[in-house]
Amino acid sequence: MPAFFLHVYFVFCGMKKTILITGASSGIGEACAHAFAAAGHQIIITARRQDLLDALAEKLESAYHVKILPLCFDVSKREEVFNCLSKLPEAWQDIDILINNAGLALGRDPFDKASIDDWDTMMHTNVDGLLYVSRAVLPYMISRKKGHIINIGSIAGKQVYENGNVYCASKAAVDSISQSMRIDLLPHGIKVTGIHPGAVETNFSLVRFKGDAGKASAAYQGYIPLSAKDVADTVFYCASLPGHVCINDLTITCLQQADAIYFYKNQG
Ligand code: NDP
Ligand code: 8X3
Repeated sequence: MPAFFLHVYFVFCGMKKTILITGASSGIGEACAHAFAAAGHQIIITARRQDLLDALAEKLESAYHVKILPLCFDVSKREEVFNCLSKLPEAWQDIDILINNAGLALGRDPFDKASIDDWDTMMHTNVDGLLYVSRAVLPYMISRKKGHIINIGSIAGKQVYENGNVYCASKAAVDSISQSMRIDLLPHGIKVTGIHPGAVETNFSLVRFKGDAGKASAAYQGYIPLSAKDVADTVFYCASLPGHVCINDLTITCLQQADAIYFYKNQG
């Protein structure tokens, strides 16, 4: 159905949802924004880069005729998160789905040589950021006794690999936090899903290797990695199930990746 008619249909049937996506300026978050906007939902897109958010908002609004609210903040800054999210305009407060996606890896060095500043940034972003955003959004969900929190972990949180140390630990924490949220939020009717992708070709490796394009592209050579859209389609599927069904935990890899370490790469 064309986007405009889908939008009118959703508004008419009261099926239009409000989605909040962190890390929507790039990669998996941006692809999630496209997937949910294409289905007629209104979306709060967040990240640190205002210019990218504004450009994405314009693109989504004109392509899908949906409302988009871009909010620029750093998830690792507790005050910024609560300032931005605790006083959302009324039309944006009924958040149905929170996608905690903002995150990064920095460096791939042995434990004894890795940068401690990089460790701090990863833990503050991947762990603290997810905690702050979740706590800031939860009151909106709790007051309506419904909601769905989707946390983007990683296969690196399920199995540690060489020189992955603190990135792996931060994603293991996301896995643990997802499990604990699922228990504690049961009385409030809130679903919690942990999605743990293997290698996805995005800006992730460029960020990890601090702009070294050679190292970044080498990370995806010899196999067909997941695309951001593959993960976004999976997120969308998890979010589209009937109210009483919750996918708790889902690990997704491309065909040529078996676990966090083992890849079957093309020869030559
Ligand atoms: P990208 O680098 O393409 O996107 C990362 C997003 O996170 C950007 O939008 C970035 O926006 C945002 N972000 C980073 N730090 C902050 C911050 N402090 N505050 C707010 N936003 C922030 O990578 P991906 O799309 O691949 O990564 C998305 C998530 O998926 C991450 O959590 C990552 O760990 C996870 N993941 C990625 C995999 C992969 O192979 N690509 C595999 C498994 C999991 P901005 O810079 O504008 O703030
Ligand atoms: C990103 C996937 O394998 O680079 O979380 O850690 S990996």
